[in-house]
Amino acid sequence: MSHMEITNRQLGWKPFFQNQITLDELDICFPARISKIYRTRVVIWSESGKQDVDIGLFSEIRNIAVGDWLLMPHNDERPLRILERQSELRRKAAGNRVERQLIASNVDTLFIVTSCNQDFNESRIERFLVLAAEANIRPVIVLTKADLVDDPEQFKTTAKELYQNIDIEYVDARTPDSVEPLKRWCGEGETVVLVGSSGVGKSTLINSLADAQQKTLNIREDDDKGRHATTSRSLHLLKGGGLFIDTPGIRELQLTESEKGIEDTFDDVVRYFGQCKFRNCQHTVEQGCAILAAIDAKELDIRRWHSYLKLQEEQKNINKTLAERRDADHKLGKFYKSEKKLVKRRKKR
Ligand SMILES: Nc1nc2c(ncn2[C@@H]2O[C@H](COP(=O)(O)OP(=O)(O)OP(=O)(O)O)[C@@H](O)[C@H]2O)c(=O)[nH]1
Ligand SMILES: [Mg+2]
Repeated sequence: MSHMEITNRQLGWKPFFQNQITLDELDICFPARISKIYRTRVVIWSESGKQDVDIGLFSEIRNIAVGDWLLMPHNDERPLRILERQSELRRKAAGNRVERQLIASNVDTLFIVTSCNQDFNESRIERFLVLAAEANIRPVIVLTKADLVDDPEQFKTTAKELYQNIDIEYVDARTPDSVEPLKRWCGEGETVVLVGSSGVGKSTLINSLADAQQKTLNIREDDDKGRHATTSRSLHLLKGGGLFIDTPGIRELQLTESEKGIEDTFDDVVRYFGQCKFRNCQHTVEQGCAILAAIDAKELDIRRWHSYLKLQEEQKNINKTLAERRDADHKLGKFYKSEKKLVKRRKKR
């Protein structure tokens, strides 16, 4: 265990968590935040510093995420329990599986990082916005590599037109001065997650913010350069306040159940629903369709409409797969039950 002065508050401790523990528990336990997860080992931070513990026998081991608060007994490496989360960022696991994957927990702000030059992509940003809305986390769009384009202000203007009411900043992620405006979201105990494609500058940003605020713990990973530089999620603490969760690049974010996130992110689309002439309007060729009229009148961007439809379609497929899975599990459960009965009956004979 290394010794340094850290307070729970700096680690993101809030009344929401405090209210979950009893005085008796406080006698035998202390709260600790997960900073990094290996197979069965986790790095945790608490007021006593940084600690590497083996939680292999912890029953909820498959359900933990970077950013989680654990209740740790003073005399045991096995956590008592995970504290209820204030927020959860979830995505669909890669490939054809429908499993959900926890990206991080107890997050205040999501930095959606995209570079001004090659990476800027509207529908990719929209997916991240849905992710944030679903989790009730404040999104901030960070445009990196502003130094590589002639007119970074123009990128900001374009982004502003697309996403009103969302904070947007452009930076040269390599220089502490340039990332200064981002400090608004990095106050003491505030947790920020950075997401975006590989190579856009997420780790670089964290390093610059750390330099700007004097780094305390080991901020610099030895693998912070090149393609897919970052290979796992990890929490970083800056002395001047602020916690950052760095994530490996995501090429295309696949959402899990996100109906609410989609409705919130596409309020410019959903506001037309219920205004069509026919209640069962399919918004394709019908007369008196409010959506088509809005598109014609250039009140609604057709790209937004298509983007909305695409995400809705994905949701339908995910829900269908999940329902089928539950159905199959149910049938399998019934099968096992009847098999057990059969075996018992046979034994009785
Ligand atoms: N010119 C310029 N280069 C940048 C900027 N931000 C990052 N870079 C460079 O881009 C490369 C990739 O940056 P990283 O910070 O490793 O990117 P990342 O998003 O963490 O990538 P992954 O870890 O693979 O997801 C590095 O060589 C950085 O120096 C920027 O604002 N301007
Ligand atoms: Mg990185």
